[in-house]
Amino acid sequence: MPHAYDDQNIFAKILRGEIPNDTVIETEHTLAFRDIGPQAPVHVLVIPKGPYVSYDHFAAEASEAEIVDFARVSARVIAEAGIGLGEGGQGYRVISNAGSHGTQEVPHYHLHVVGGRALGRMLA
Ligand code: IU
Repeated sequence: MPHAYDDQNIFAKILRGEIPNDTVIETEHTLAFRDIGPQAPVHVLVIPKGPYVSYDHFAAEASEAEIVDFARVSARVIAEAGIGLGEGGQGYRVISNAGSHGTQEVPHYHLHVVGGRALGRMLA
């Protein structure tokens, strides 16, 4: 079954400029912005600009340029927040919730980058 994208979701509205966001990094294919309800000192959402619903949708159907850009922006978010191991940071967690079992609230693919404190042995 194809992934049905709802272009009225809140991140689609952010991408169209209809709702403000606290941008961290923006590139041709990717936007990173601070989560409105942060769960840790660093809580940034990285989203592709294309209409993808979930990780599997994005990974299967996005272009290589989109996927590489998304990965590089995610790495820059981690580095610039000072939490990356390559910069002597103390680490982080990346999470992507998908669908009802994954407790996804916003149906536009997003990666949570969370860090800045000890996160505990949990998946989310
Ligand atoms: P989820 O993985 O779909 O459950 O995460 C959605 C996230 O989007 C959640 O952490 C919210 O705090 C966040 N968010 C936001 O940053 N801005 C918004 O306007 C809305 C949700 I609605």
